[in-house]
Amino acid sequence: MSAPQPVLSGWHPDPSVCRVGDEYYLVTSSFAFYPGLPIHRSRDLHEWELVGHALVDESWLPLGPVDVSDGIWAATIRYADGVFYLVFTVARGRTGSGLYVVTATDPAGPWSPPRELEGEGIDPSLFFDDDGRAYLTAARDSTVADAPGPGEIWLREFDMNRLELIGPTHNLWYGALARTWVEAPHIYKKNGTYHLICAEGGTERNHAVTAARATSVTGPYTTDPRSPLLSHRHLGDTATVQNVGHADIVETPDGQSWAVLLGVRPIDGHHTLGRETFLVPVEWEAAGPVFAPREGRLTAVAGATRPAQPPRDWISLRGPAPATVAGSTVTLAPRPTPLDSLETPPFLGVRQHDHSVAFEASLDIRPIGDQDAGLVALQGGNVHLTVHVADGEHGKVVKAQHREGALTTTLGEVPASERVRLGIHTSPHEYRLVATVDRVDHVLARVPHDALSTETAGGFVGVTLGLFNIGATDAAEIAFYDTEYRFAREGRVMDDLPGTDLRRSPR
Ligand code: 6LW
Repeated sequence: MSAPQPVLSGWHPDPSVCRVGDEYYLVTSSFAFYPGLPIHRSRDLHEWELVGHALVDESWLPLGPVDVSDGIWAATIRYADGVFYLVFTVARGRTGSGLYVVTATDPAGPWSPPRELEGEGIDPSLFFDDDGRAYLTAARDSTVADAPGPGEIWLREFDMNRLELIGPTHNLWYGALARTWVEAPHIYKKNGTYHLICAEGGTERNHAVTAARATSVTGPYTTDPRSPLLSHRHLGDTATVQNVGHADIVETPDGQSWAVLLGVRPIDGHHTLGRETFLVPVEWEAAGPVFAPREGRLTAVAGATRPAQPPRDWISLRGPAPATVAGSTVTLAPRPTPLDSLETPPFLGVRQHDHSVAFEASLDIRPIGDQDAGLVALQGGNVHLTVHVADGEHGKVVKAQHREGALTTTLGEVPASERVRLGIHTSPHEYRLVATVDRVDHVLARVPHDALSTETAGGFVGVTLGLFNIGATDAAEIAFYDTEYRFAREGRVMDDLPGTDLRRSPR
């Protein structure tokens, strides 16, 4: 049997989905990347099209100096009476530092500016009951002595008109598994019973879907003894998809149920693409939802079998990059801000969405002064590979470098010619940093894939392939020509990306 494939490949974790008519809308986490909260639309749950971002221009929330894996976490998308609601957390130092809500009548935007909600923790979710009342749930550190677990799911009523939490806080549940943190709550009502679905075990190998149920929305909730309802924790190191959890259930117009959830595709124990969005069938029984009925795990039949779609959005860090995109030419103004800074570096990238892709661009050496300009495979701010033009002992050179923590290692170097073509070529086990100089191809470095894995680097994102131009503010703008992002053996796809002026600053 072939391996399950993600429906949204490349880092797209913490998926949440809702249906309006015969269209589904899905949101995933964006962390410190701009624009924030990508929204995808689908008619069949398999093929997703990017329709916009919730946090862009005026609605962008200035994040300040956050780590790449902090920022905007785990939104939930819901719809009621003509309005789409998104609730999400801003994380700092890997913990929630504010819950927010935004609304829109069109999920493509514009979305309202974020409004802060009075509550703590992460992974907020909304539940609209059939009596017209709405509730917000989220996960926080346990607030009661001798709690059965370190995490606590709480609930408060949500005033949909004033976009405020009202009334008392109810502590709902501490999880089904011993001493693990419970998170990612979503409530569904079936035949008068409230089912609370959560994630436990952490977002790594022990990730799992667990559940509790109640006859009143405010509880008391009792653990669904079938928990965990879904996990790949028991499948061993050779399972092609691991870390599955953080599920959200949606019903099709003809009454079938599916869940979107996150999973990773490790190669020899290391995954580089981040946590991706998968699909799994769900059947409701009297006890609650059955995930992957009769299989008990993600399968190719249950997941999408279509080829992964290349990314459709350019992203930058913590705000708009000083960049313009016109077809396959990307122009980046210089900034003295390095890639590991907690500000907005002169960087524009796309998520790596497949193990075997090629990212390439050409640049002229002439305008390059005292600056570093080139390509980067960025895992975290201080874990990345670059192939870029820099000063050498006897003029400009193309350099391949590996940055890990405080250490920068030069892996290869070749004198530059007037125009160079730089490339990052990936395969399941390797990142190759390549350059074409005077029509001669050079492989400057071959780096094992685990150098850029989440297992090595930590954090919550996968690799983003991008362009950068780091130099004093009066250094030259650099044009990256014929920028291409493609499957390793296919034609160019970069022209498909929309021409964007990312220089517009948020107000
Ligand atoms: C997300 C939470 C999680 O909010 O990671 O470990 C956070 N689990 O559910 C960021 O993706």
